[in-house]
Amino acid sequence: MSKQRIGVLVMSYGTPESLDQVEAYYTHIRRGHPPTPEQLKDLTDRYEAIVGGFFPLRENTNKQVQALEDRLNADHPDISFTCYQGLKHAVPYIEDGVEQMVKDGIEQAVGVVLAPHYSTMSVGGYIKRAQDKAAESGLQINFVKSYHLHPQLLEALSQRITDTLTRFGDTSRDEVRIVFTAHSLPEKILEMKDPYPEQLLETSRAIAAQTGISNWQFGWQSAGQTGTPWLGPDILDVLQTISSEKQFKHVLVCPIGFVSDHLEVLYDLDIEAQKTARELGIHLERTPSLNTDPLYMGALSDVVYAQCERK
Ligand code: FEC
Repeated sequence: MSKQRIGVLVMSYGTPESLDQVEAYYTHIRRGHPPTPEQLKDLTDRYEAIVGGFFPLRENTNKQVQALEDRLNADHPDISFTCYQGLKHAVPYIEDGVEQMVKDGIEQAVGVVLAPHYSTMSVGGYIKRAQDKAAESGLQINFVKSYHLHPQLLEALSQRITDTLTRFGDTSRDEVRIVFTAHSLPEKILEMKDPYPEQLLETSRAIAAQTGISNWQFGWQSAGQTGTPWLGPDILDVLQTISSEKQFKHVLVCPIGFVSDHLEVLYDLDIEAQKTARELGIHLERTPSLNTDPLYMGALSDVVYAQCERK
């Protein structure tokens, strides 16, 4: 008897492939509105600052998608899983991934986003695009909405906190302020009772409990400049407050809202937040990104499989 076939649409943000694609990418993020020359220069400069215009998200997403496919097939030898990439702002777009599954004769599929926390504006947006395309093509697809408390995800993040704390040498744990961060979103999501802020706090509390840390807080990062308020406090303001009011000189940032090395981590934290920290005399460290950590792949494999079992 032939094995059951499942297609897995693995969705991620997407990144340009070269500096001359930055404008088209940015225009897509801005829903078809091209950036001003100043905005384009600002973004291009940030990509240039991360090792000379390198786009690590592309390779990292390729590796994560392959690692997940390998993991799913190893965990469930009775099923044949094929992973397809679907990117939000670059090719192959989410719709391309769905189309490819249909072309390959996939009849049953699961969609998952490489971001653990659900917001209508982020994961909800990915799911809507995939669902619309799947409905058009007659493909049956279930979605993983969030996995922010999966034990293997919490274990992977907790291990990173424990390991990175050693970089503070003899400084006692109580003197290191832990700041969990995630991508900010426009404040209007609060009126929509969006689960995103609470899910992020749930992940933070669970990691704090697991690692036995009490000296922590949550901060937002990477807010857009749209002229409307975004969720705060921003990490740069958090560093100011930590330094002036709390008098901490050691900070460990753990970007729980991201799973890969990319611009928002390598620029916004490693360059911009590091600069502010240096000016304030703060020793700042960051936990390494999950990338293809087997614990993270295990968590993804689990939540994808749970959506297959539902049927
Ligand atoms: O490395 C790279 O090339 C891409 C890194 C990258 C990731 C990422 C993740 C998230 N974003 C989220 C929300 C928004 C909203 C806007 C927005 C704008 C940008 C811009 C760049 C960018 N984002 Fe992003 N985001 C990344 C990069 N993001 C570049 C445009 C310039 C700028 O503001 O810096 C505002 C536009 C809009 O209204 O749509 C909102 C969220 C995530 C985390 C979840 C996910 O991965 O999807 C939420 C990685």
